[in-house]
Amino acid sequence: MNIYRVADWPTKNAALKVWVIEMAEMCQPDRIVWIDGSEGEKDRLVSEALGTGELIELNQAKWSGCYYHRTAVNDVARTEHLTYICTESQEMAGPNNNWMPPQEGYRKASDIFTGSMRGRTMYVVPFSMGPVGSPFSKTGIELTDSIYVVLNMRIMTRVGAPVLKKLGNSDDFTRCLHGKADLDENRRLILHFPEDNAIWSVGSGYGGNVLLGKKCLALRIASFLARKEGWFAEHMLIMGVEDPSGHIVYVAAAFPSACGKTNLAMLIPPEGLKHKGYRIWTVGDDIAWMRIDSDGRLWAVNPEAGFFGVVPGTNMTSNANAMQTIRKNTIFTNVLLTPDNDIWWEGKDGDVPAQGTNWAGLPWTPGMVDEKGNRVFGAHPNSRFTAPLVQCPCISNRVEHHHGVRIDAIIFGGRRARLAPLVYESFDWEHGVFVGATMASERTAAQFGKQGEVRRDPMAMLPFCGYNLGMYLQHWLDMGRKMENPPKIFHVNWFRLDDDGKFLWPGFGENLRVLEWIMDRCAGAAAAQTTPIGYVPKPDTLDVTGLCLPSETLEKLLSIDTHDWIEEANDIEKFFSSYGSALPQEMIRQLQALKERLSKA
Ligand code: GTP
Ligand code: SPV
Ligand code: MN
Repeated sequence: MNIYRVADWPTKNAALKVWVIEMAEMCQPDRIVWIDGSEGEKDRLVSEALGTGELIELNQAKWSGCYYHRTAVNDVARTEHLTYICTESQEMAGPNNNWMPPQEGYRKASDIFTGSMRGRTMYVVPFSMGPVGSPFSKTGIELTDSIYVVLNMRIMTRVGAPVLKKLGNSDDFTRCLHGKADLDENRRLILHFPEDNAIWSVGSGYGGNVLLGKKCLALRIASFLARKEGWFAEHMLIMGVEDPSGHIVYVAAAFPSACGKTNLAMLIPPEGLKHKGYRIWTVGDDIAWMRIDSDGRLWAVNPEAGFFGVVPGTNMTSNANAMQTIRKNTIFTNVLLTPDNDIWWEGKDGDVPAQGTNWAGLPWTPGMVDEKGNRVFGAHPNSRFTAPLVQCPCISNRVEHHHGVRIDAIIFGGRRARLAPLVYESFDWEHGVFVGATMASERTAAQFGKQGEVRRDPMAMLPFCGYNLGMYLQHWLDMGRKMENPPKIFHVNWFRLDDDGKFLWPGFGENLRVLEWIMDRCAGAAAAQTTPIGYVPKPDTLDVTGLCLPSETLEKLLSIDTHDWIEEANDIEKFFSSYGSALPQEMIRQLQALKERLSKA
């Protein structure tokens, strides 16, 4: 271990040193570098990555401090089929997770890790999810042989010296090991060991698989800990809506991946509502950690320090705040690169470049099709930007606040071409948990899979819940009972289609009109009609000033088709049955109650 100069390491933490040495003995890197989070360190890392081609410098006049990275073509999205929860019992992992016994997981992954860092550097990245020192926060240490991962972690989390200082001699940290190995899909595993507070990820270089603070720690491991410790780790944006009097209501919203969290979190009030003077404050766009505070209410922090957002479709109309956020100090992954080191993506403002090198590293020209006649994308549909939270023009001044923000409403939502109305409110907490548990997103003709096919995605956590979803729903019910004043729970659907397959609702900034109704409901103001599925706005309680939305369209958006809902209830029953005895009885009761209300409608 002398070659690793252990005596020079910036910590006295024995548990930490022993673990780093153990992992280094397995992976056998040539050297070990501890990340301190300084600016000088960033410059050194960037210049090294430019030298190896891991990063490409973008045109600095246009994109100051921005860099480009391409992942391997077989490595452009989270790989759910290679993602495992390794708990002692399979029952604990539940039918929602792939499962492997911990011993098997460690053995399979160590076969791939062994010697995989020869000739490489192992970086030690101390990071905090949540503000350093906040009662919400958790410390992780990620070991990785990828500079790209280090640079991303420096944006997405709080890293370096302050984290090590806060950790002190404690062994309460998540042990995160990542190695690229040979980036071979057949030797790729994303393993979680919740009972050991550990994550091993090998053979990938893509975001959600390798930025281990994000989905792996802040959702899968954290959800497991949250159940034990009595809090929530959720796939939710957090935003504040400020009314003209200066009062801010904070809401948390769970939508499945690529269903509009980043867009809603950065919403810009539409023309028609400008006169009301609302302002939006972004707290987070992907993950919320929530605790019951001494006031008996639910409080939330965003454990992340950056955005890892979908690039395609981002423009000045759809999300001007995101466009501002990504103008500098941003890493772009898998978009189109032009010969003058500019970048482009589908749905970007301005002219389409005449040529470029696309996400797959191949020459690209506009309108290109492959042998099968399919369109060749410039940017991969899941290409991403990594940018610091603080660069968002509407970032909340409470992102660094140790107690976070008080949540008054929780919103669930999915992509549903039919069925779900624009918005409805649950009758109470238990019913709200049922609404979240039965959430679903429908595939459209534009996506692979059967059109109209529904995938149930409870609370948008199906790929992220680190244990049995049945037990997770019980945890939601238990938490509700502990709160004196639990948030109200709503469901939204921006994606209802008309008979020609066009969106009935304009969406994006106009979604503020729905948030306004939600806020009014929280204040006990707006009127609603009681339906079998919950409270739905009376059409005249939604402010549609300046929208030119025909009243029949609004009626359609708010309509409940009893026949369709009876079918839905039957489908929910099938889904519930796959969870067996782990499913709380309360969910069955809620389903029966829904069926009864529908039969009387
Ligand atoms: P992850 O980062 O994968 O968790 O995704 P996300 O939930 O943050 O999704 P994002 O905000 O990046 O939006 C994904 C897609 O939804 C984009 O293509 C948007 O154009 C589209 N979208 C967002 N909001 C709306 C809306 O209100 N209406 C419609 N029709 N589309 C929307
Ligand atoms: C998601 O897929 O929900 C994301 C991107 O936010 S990733 O970090 O890759 O999981
Ligand atoms: Mn996400």
